[in-house]
Amino acid sequence: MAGLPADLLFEGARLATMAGPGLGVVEDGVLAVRDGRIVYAGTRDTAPAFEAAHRVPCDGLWITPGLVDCHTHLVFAGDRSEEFARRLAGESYAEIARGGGGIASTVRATRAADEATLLALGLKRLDALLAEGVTTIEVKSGYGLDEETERRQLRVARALGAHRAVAVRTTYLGAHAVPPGGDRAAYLDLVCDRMIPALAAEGLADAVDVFQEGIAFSAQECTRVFSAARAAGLPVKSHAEQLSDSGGAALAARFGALSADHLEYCSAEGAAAMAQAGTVAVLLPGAFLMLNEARKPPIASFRAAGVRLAVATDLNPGSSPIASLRVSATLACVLFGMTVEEAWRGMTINAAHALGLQDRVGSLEPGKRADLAIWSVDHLAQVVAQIGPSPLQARCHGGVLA
Ligand code: DI6
Ligand code: FE
Repeated sequence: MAGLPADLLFEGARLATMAGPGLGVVEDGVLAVRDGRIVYAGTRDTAPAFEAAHRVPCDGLWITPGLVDCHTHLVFAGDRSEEFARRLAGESYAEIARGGGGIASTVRATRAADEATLLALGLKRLDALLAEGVTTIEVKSGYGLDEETERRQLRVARALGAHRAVAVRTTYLGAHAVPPGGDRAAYLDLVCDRMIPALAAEGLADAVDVFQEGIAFSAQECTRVFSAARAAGLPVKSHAEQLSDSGGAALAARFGALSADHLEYCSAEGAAAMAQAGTVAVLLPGAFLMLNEARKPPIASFRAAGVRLAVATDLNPGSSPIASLRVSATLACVLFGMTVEEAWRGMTINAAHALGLQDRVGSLEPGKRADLAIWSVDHLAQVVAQIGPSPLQARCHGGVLA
């Protein structure tokens, strides 16, 4: 009897499906792909017979869901390494920002860069992520802070997905900073009344983000941005409680945010509100490391409240110039006390939740896109326990193996 048709059949692999709680480990697993989707992922014993166009003997290699980097700012121009040196000499991140450096510095460089330049810069950073098994990324705008440059950043972000085998979600972060020399109230009008409805209509943004912080936007201002996003039918996210507790997590939760990110200063009430709303806690240990912060996100409160934990790079030129999701996971374990299992779920299924993509990616389950990372390791802990050469053997996006 002929078997079920498959385009690709991985045999003799060890799977970490991330389906259900834990890693969902399957020893001696089989994974079948047809038309870009997973049609079977499970034990060999229980697998139906497949008639496969290509069989891939895995000989004990590990297959995990392709990694999801759910928080990046990777489309930008310019370099801020000199700020790194200034911080080492004693200036704080907030002082540098108030003095016209920080985000404003990247805004100047990004405005001056044309689309081709931004694309080339973005591809270089993206390639570093792909080399470690990433198959989905989120990219935020927020380094233009004017209509033209914000759109250019979002168009370039979309274009990344046409140039590489990766899925891209775009997020409009107009409320990142008040543009240099700009008027605060007029800028918020532009963001809320013009940009958000227009970007939603143009399909250029999949979500809206804010930077709620003393050096950025207040709770009241973020409320207005969130209201405009919801009115335009876009889900929201928040850079919340990174440098102080301004109630950003609870506010984001009130708007049903997909995620609240950073959260070093998040209160127990904030964690409870996130749990209730299903808002994912996205931890960004790269920013914590590079800013040499002391206050850690309240992981124990998140666990106790049942908040999903994700990990992302926050890849940006200032606070987190780190183009490695794997190193970010390592840091989340060492600096924040996440377990290896939490780090893995945080780079896969929970990161998918943070983008609202949990029905499409993030786990090895029938019906999901065949986004896979194939690892030459003995144990999955090796992927996060070592900083250095990537143990990735191959990557598969939408059923295309590379
Ligand atoms: N993400 C951000 O958008 C800000 N901090 C963070 O973690 C600012 C990034 C920057 O310094 O450019
Ligand atoms: Fe960020």
